Amino acid sequence: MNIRNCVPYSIEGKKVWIAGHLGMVGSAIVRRLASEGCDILTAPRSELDLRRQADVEAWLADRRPDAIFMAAATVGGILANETRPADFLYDNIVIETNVVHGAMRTGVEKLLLLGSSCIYPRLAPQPIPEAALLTGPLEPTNQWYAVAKIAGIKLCQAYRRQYGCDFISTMPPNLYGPNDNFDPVSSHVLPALLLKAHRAKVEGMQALEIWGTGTPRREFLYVDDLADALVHVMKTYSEEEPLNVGAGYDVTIAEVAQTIMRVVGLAARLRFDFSKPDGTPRKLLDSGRLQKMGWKPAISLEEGVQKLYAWFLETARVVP
Ligand code: GFB
Repeated sequence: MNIRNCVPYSIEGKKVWIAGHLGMVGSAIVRRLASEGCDILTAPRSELDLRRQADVEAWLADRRPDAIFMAAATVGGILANETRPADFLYDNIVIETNVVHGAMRTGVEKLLLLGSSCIYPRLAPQPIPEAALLTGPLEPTNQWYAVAKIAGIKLCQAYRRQYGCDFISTMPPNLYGPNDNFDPVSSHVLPALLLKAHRAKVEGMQALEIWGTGTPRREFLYVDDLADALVHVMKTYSEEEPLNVGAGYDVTIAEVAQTIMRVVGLAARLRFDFSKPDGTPRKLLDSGRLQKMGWKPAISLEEGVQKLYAWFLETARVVP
């Protein structure tokens, strides 16, 4: 079946729904779309629970978006993934299913779904090409989230094939930025270490605790870079294959801790908590296809951490 809308796809003057607009990714997309001349639609959770299919379909039928950025998800760091497997699997499968199916039913022109680099096999070749999907076993700590996100990719592909919907999916690496979750237990590594480093500085502590061995490598992308890439992809990409959207380089967890300490102004040693999991040893995306489409990131890790710390000091209520 022919895809209704091919590239280039214009969002100017269109009704664009950002599902998950209060989260770190969704709020960055809202910021980025401010200059695009589109009509931004949002639905707070109090108005619309995306896990309720009838409610999602009624909302879509009423608001009739032309395009959707599907950034709504139940997310968390390595420990949250391990301790809440049912939430990560159920919430994400149901949310994706409801939004994708509802978008097809109401004739949405284009939908961009957010996945994650954890969909790839634990021991995938590095950097990881999109073709590595489903070629090996997943990392056990985040298999539940990964399976749900793989289902999201497959939903987009299936609705493309059967109904001709222009639904695409993108795979970002570890993200960080404003409006992230800073809870030291359930958050991802970067906000967790930023909060811990800030507290250690305020309390004059001599050590910063990091989980695991500090040797795993991670690729970090500042969320405003991601939002810029997603708008570019929405306009210029229309293929069945998922698209990697990465920064192009990775660092060890010990290195990101050192960067955070430098930005925060904390002089301390690293103390390793070996009882906590390392997770996958490495997940660096091969973003060569995106680069060929003319996009590259603008914010380095050091700059991004500086921007985030400035935001944290100004905004976060968790500061002791
Ligand atoms: O960001 P993170 O929680 O998740 O942890 P993943 C990355 C690495 O940082 C792991 C180490 O090796 C952690 O052991 N780490 C060190 C810490 N100190 C800390 C700390 O204080 N807090 C946390 N959270 N980690 C996630 C997946 O995997 O990646 C998600 O679980 C998602 O599903 C996301 O895919 C992108 O990078 O291991």
